[in-house]
Amino acid sequence: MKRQPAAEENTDFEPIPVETRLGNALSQTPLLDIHTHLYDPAMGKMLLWGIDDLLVYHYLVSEVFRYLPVPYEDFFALDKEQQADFIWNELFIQHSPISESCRGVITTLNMLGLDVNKRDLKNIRKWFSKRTVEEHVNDVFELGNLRGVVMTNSPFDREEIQIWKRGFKRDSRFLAALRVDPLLINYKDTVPFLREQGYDVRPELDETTRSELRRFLSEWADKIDPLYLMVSLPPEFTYNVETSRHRLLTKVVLPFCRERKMPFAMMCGVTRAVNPSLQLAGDSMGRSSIESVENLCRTFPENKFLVTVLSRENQHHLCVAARKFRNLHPFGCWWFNNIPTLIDEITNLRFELLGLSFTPQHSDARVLDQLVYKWTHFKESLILTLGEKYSALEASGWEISDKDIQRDLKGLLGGEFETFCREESQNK
Ligand code: FIX
Ligand code: ZN
Repeated sequence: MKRQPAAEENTDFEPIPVETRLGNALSQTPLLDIHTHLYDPAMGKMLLWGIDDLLVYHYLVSEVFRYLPVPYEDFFALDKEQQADFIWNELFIQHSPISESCRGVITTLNMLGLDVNKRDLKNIRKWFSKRTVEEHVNDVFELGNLRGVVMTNSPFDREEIQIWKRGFKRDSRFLAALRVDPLLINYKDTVPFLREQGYDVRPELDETTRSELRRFLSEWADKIDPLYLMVSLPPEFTYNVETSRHRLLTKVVLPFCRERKMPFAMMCGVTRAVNPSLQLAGDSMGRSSIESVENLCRTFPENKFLVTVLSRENQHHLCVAARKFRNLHPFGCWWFNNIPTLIDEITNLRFELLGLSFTPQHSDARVLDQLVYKWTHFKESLILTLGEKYSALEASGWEISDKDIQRDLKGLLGGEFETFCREESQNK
């Protein structure tokens, strides 16, 4: 029998647009959030959640001072609920909440099932007051379709140290990452703290000090079982200078990561406290040296580097660097990049230069509920960016099956990261 032309075969049914298929596949792909500031619920009040924590998020604190003519110290002298009242009134009632962080609160409340149109903060508080942390964690994980989140665990935080030392039954959805900023940013001032914790270290990096610092990292890694070691770095960080940071990096941190086969995560480009009066909201950013990232990747081929950058201007170079070094895994649209305009741009850059070999997003959530909006908004963007790439391929004659979509999403939403963590660096 004569074969009918394909177009006629399909007269009864319209092909499902690739964006729709992508949306369906997304809702069936549980994701791993590779960097947050959330904590295992067993760590008690370290895990922030609920409406007041949502409202006093430092992203919103910076925004409220655009309108609020009160001195910073007067605002910070208020208790959490009073600060939240101010923010609600100024950013949600007196103005339309169109910024990304404001819209995030609305998306979150709406998806949790609250009627945001009532604009009734009292009622919202009442709703949250009836919830338990356990049910809230479960609901948020379900709404965000999350299978796990990576915490940021600091062995320099006294409250956190106590909790780990006491011990607790871990929730397997909350994975650890070992954060060592004080060690690499401010080593000399950290020496007394480390000595107090029982490590025989000195400001000079003599042999005993180096081995004691390795012992410090080892003991913490044994205790918390981190996926990676991490630091945030100022824009002026460069690899090629003879500083104590350089020696710490090359003689302590990188050998430790190699020994444990653990990636070293560098979050590049943060300038802390440009406006100290704003407290946690007072950090800014600058352009980093991707040349230094390249130098590190080349000089330490047996180390694996997870890198995110805060400056938009660094994003293109970071993609090019990742094309040169397979021991470099770019991740996330960090902080000021976590806005739809830049997520679209950065994700497109990465697709076009790296295919699918990176992790496009992490949430950086500080409040449990933020997982809902940060991932929902990111997925809106992913449907557009990846959908466009698939459509372009189909226009070139390459059909994308649902299986292809599922495989690609699995990689983007945690799978590529896990493979990178597992693999021996093959850059040797
Ligand atoms: O250094 C970091 O991990 C940053 O993400 C935070 O310090 C920052 O305050 C933040 O919350 C960004 O989203
Ligand atoms: Zn962070």
